[in-house]
Amino acid sequence: MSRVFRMEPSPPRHDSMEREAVVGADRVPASGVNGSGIVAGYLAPHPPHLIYAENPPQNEPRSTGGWEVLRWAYDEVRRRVRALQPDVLVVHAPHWITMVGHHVNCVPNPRGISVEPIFPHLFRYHYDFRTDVDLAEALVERCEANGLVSRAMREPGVRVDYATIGALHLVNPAWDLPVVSIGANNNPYFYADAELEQMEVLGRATREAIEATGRRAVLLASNTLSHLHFDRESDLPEDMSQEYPFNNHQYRADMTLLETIRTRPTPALRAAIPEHIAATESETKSGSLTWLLAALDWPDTTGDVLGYGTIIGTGNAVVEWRPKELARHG
Ligand code: 2XP
Ligand code: FE2
Repeated sequence: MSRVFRMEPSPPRHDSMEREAVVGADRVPASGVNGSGIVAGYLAPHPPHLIYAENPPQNEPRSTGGWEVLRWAYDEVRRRVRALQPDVLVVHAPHWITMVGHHVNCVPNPRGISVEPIFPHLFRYHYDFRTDVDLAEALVERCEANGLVSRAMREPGVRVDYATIGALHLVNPAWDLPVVSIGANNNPYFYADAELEQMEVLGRATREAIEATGRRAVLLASNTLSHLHFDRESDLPEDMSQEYPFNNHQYRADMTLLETIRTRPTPALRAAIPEHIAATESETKSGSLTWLLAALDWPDTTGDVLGYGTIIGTGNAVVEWRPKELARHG
């Protein structure tokens, strides 16, 4: 076993990534004009191991696989998102940390290399994607109109964090959809209690911006559940004989939350999410999941749990929610 906290140099590499246009015919209707609105939301955890295990050309390290069940869940998400034919993916991620206010990436074409600081030997990913600038700017405007401190990030040199890149790759490895990326105003990491109230407002502002621009949007909450992880890893990081929950308490708390997600309409999660955070130091403390459900307006539907698995001990679930009018079984 070796320590996971280490830094390695990352030689530059410049792969070109292909993009193709998505043609929007025969789309599932949504509530808004011409099928616009939020058509689905996913809890989309980003641990770098999942991308490392897949060996996409954009990521420098090579693996022999691993974490297959979670990756199969993402295969299903990819199929569903293709079928939904959204105009845009909107992602809220916990590792673009801002101390003051809610920031929205308004750079038209972010490009660069994203590195996971704890696991640089697993994730050095070359990204190159398009931002839906009109929607991003509209979101900043709606944040301000709703009384949130907010900022348009227009500096092309800012490196996009691995939680944003991870969720976007896992949901859409072709990168053929525009993106709106929202940072985490991470006051919650500095206080004892989670402060999720602002995420209600951020969710409402997101819904309003999507409606105002007539977009058909899929939302991604880039969060792990129970978040304690081992500080050692195997010489072969993808050795699945070494992959198991950090402890039984963390696992049971994740199962309690997932049972609520599977069996109860989302308003039950207003209480269940903070309880789960208190029990596990869940990464949902950064607010992504609350933002997602608030943007969906806390629909009277259950979540569709597509997969669960541990990653270096943390608990990760891939879950879909649909708005009420598009519910599969809500
Ligand atoms: O993304 C994080 O928060 C990590 N520490 C990466 C590792 C496993 C997360 O679940
Ligand atoms: Fe994370």
